[in-house]
Amino acid sequence: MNDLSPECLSAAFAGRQYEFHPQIASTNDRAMTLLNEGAPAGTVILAEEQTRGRGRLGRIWHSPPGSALMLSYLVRPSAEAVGDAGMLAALAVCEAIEAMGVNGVGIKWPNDVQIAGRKVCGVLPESAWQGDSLMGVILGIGVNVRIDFSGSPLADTAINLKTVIDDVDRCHLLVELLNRLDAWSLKMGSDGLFEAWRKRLNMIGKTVSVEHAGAVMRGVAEDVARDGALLVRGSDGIVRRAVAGDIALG
Ligand code: BT5
Repeated sequence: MNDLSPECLSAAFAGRQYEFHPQIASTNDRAMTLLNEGAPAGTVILAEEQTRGRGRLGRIWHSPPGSALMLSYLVRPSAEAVGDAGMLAALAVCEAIEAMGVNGVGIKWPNDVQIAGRKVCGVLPESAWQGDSLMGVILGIGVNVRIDFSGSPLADTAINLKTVIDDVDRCHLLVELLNRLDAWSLKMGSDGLFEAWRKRLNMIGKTVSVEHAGAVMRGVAEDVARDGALLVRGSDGIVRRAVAGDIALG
C-alpha cells in the first residue's frame, strides 16, 4: 500500500527541508549529520525501511518496510530545555494519533506512547553538544501502523494503529504529526509543554520498578520533576529521582 506517495510527501513537507529514503541504516544517523551541517529546526528525515533502526541503549527497533511511520525531526532548544525535546515528541505523537480518532493514548515514562497499555510508538532523542553548548536534538520517532507482530516476542507488548483504526493513511498521520511537532517545538522551555506531557503519564500513583544501568529502584511513582525525572518514593519513605531507565508496574 503506497500511502507515502511522492505527491503526498511533497505536500506534507511543503516549505521544509526533508529527505525521504526508501532504505537507510537509521534516520537518526542521517539527521545527526544534517544537524552538524547546520540544517534548520524542523528538518525531517523519513524512511520506508531502516536496516539498523535502533532504540535507546542500542536496542533493535523492529519495523519492516511499509508498515510503520519512521522519522527523525530536528529541534534546537536551549541547553536548559534539552529534556523537553523528548517530551514534545511523545506529546505530539499522542495528539496526532488522537486526531486520527483514537482514544486512550498515554505515555509510559519517559517517552513510550501506548494504547491500551501497549507500545505503539518509541522515541529516541539524541543530542549534539559542543562543550556546554547544545547544537540540537534529533527526535527519532517510530509509530507502528501495520506491523505483523504475531509469533514475535513483541506480540504481547506492542500494538499497531491498524488494531484500533480500520484504515490508517500514513500520509495523514505524518501531516498531523508534523503540525504538532512544529507547534510544540515553539513551546520548549515552557511549563505548558511539561504539564501537557505530565498529564498523559500513565503510571503516576502506581507501584513501579525502574531499571537503569543494572540498578533497580522500587516504589510508588509519585510525580515527575520539571526536568522530566521520575520521582519514586521507596518503602523507606525517601523520594528518589530516576533520570533514565525502563519502568514497569509492580
Ligand atoms: C525506543 O527505544 O522505543 C525508541 C525507538 C525509536 C525508533 C525510531 S524509528 C526512527 C528513528 N531512527 C532510529 O534508528 N530509531 C528511531 P526503547 O525504549 O529502548 O525500546 C526498544 C525496545 O522496544 C526493544 O528492545 C524492543 O523490546 C521493543 N520494540 C522494538 N521494536 C518495537 C516496535 N516496533 N514496537 C514496540 N516495541 C518495540
